[in-house]
Amino acid sequence: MGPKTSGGPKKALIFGVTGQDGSYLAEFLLEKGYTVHGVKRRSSSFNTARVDHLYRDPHEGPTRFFLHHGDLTDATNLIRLVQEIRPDEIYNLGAQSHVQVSFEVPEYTANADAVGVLRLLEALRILGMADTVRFYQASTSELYGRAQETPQRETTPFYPRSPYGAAKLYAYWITVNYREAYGMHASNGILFNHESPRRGETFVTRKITRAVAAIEHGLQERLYLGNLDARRDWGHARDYVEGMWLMLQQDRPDDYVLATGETRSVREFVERAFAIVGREIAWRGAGVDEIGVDARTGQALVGIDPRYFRPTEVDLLLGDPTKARERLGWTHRTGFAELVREMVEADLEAVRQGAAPELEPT
Ligand code: NDP
Ligand code: GDR
Repeated sequence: MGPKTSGGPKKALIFGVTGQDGSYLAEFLLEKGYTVHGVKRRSSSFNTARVDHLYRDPHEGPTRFFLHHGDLTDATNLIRLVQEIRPDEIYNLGAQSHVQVSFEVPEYTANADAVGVLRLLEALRILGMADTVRFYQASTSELYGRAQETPQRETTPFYPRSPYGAAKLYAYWITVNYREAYGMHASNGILFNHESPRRGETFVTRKITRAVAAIEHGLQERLYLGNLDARRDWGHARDYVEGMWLMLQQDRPDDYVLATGETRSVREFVERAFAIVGREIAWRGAGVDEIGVDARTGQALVGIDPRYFRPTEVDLLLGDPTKARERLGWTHRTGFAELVREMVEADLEAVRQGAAPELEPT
């Protein structure tokens, strides 16, 4: 699917290429024969660890992977990048993506996650590229928030529960609007949670799997969490990036839910992750005094820290991926047990290799 009929391989431009999904998507598109341009932010320390394996110094030979400095909060930068690269497909995965952090930096979250999408769409219009570029917007199951029906599908009404969710709501609708107003090939992927060994360390799944590895190696005593009873539909990021690409290969743009169709609690994730290292968790107490102990030794391994509770929580997410299955032929491949195993094993290996076990307090 890579090569175009006229003039060389397809060109993709990825915002958020240094993140979890961006790195899997870049790998996927390079494999398909694309030339991939990724946007990274200026940072005082290295922030390209997830894509370093894809990068080749142009002085050393030909490459199809290029990195550019940029930021969704800088309109002039976006216009120049799109003008210079002239991509066939744009994947907007850039965002302040942490729900709890969005309560602390709500204005920045709105600037990057909501207005950033508008800036990008306007750049395409200003450059006269609205009808030539295909555009993917990273929408989210957080739009459903206090879910109005279960399972959630494309037609389920939205009810966001965080500054992040509210910013993504604007992003969703401005994408729909530019599709309808200017005939753009712009699609929203409404993706339910997807994880991997590359997941950011402060999202709950990775926080758990890193802690299991650190505890197992005697580097940490206890894991502190917030709401253990929140339920999520957890898939693998590697499977989900293929769905993003499939959306842009359709003749007509549209919006699609990508999900596994199964929901699990944070508590179940904890139990499954400790089971990989042969520990069974028994729960004692209730509320903020609840603890998870090793059923064999009695050692307290999991505690509650109220700091991790959110001002407004999303209690239950369960996606219905029927439309994606029927129209895109997409389905998830990695099940819950396999996902947890892959993440725990990767973190055990990282600790063996000497990775620092410290956990951010988020
Ligand atoms: P990550 O947090 O791992 O990656 C986010 C990326 O966006 C990083 O590359 C980050 O750069 C970049 N970024 C942040 N702010 C800006 C900005 N102002 N300008 C340009 N780039 C910016 O997220 P994921 O890979 O997990 O998610 C990708 C996208 O999908 C996000 O938009 C997220 O909101 C959305 N999403 C994620 C889901 C999930 O379960 N993973 C589910 C549904 C939607 P840096 O590395 O410098 O921080
Ligand atoms: P989420 O992911 O908010 O669903 O957003 P996260 O892993 O942060 O939280 C999932 C659930 O776990 C509960 N929880 C904790 N969460 C964190 N981070 N840390 C804790 O200690 C903890 N304890 C319990 C949370 O309350 C929540 O209910 C992710 C992001 O990738 C978004 O960008 C994306 O849009 C959505 O998934 C779909």
